[in-house]
Amino acid sequence: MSRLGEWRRSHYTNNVNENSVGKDITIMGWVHEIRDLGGIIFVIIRDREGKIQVTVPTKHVDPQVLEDIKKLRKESVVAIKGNVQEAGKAINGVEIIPNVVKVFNPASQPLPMDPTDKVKAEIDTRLDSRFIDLRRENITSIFKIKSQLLHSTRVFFEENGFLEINTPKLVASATEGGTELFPITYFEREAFLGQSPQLYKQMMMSAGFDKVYEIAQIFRAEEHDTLRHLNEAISIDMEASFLSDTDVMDILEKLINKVIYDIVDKQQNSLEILDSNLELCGCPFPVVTYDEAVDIINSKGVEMEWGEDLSRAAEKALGEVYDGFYFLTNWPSEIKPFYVMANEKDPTIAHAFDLMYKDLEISSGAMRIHQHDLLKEKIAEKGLNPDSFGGYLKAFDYGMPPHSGWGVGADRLTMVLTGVNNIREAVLFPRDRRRLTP
Ligand code: AMO
Repeated sequence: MSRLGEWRRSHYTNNVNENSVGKDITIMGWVHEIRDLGGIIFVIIRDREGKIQVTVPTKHVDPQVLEDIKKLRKESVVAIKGNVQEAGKAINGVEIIPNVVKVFNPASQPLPMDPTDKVKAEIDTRLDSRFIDLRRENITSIFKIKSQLLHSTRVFFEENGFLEINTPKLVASATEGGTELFPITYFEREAFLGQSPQLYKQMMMSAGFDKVYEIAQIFRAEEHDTLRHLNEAISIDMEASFLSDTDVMDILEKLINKVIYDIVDKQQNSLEILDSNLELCGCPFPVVTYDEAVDIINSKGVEMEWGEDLSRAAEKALGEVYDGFYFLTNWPSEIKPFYVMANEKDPTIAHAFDLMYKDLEISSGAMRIHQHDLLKEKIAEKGLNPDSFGGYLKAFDYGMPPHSGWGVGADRLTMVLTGVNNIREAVLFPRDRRRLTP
């Protein structure tokens, strides 16, 4: 027996349709709208899956029901038991004539923001009352798509023989460059929030796990305030032994295509609500070398020297030419992290790639150095202290296979899949330079 007594939901609102006509059902949700026309009162109830009309002919219902209905306030949480009737003009062509109304939790008035979308609010106001903002169907849709992305990713990795791992987020050293770390106090020592599972996923190759993946938070002390950076993001990371950079690029391309296929297949309703025209192409992603990219960028009037990282203007110039996903390969070794393997013939070029979508970087990956002494040398060359990488370096001295991997920004990929242009829209409770609450 539930602690809610006889109250048990029989249907989500979207499951009430012509097949339910004549049935007694129980729905639970939020009071979305109340329209009192005197002889008849319409109450729209909303749940995660949609809305339904409750119709109260004031002269023909139980006086207790009428009294309860009259006391309802917008956004209160209620349960309604009633009989389903046909109603041509209502949502799904049906309405509920209530027999019993229960208020679980009345909402105070006025509301901090309008959840019906009639009054438009700025993103900061919305994020301040995010729990209400998230009640809106277009906002919920973003997270249904993100949930599908994460689910499909797990299914993909499981089907392809990967083991899911969990690595520490309280760490002793930087991996992606020293300036973007959040220092924390770890008892009497200095520690940091993890920027990437990079070192740990590589150590799992030495552990013989062969193919691993992790979906977890990464922390970046990025100073800049942009539409595509957050200080806490979700990274989908993978690492695999005995594979090269081109092999893991294939895996990444297959994953992205599966995710899009599943979203188009299973989240059509959310895509429609978001007015997104996400389509499965299923085609190979173009591969553009860094050299070619530099030429394209310069030809677009954006100055860029060989060896520089892409500026925002450079990304935009490339995004004008490539209208979807594409790989950027053959990066200069100089601007890639210490763990990236250089080309044997020309060490100025790295076996590293990015996956881009138009002007947005979605993923970085590479073949890694698996030789202990070379790795130690590269750590020192980047101005880092090899001694603080002791535990990591040790794993390279006792049997480390060649290996490759990548990390995908899940929030950025969600932007692409949903068509939102601010990364904050793709995160429940975003953390940026100015925001630490709610
Ligand atoms: P990188 O630093 O490029 O690579 O990060 C991988 C991907 O994570 C996303 N990302 C971010 N998203 C939002 N806000 C941020 N501040 C942010 N920083 C990164 C991006 C990016 O492409 N260890 C390597 C991966 C690897 O080689 O396996 C790494 O972390 O989408």
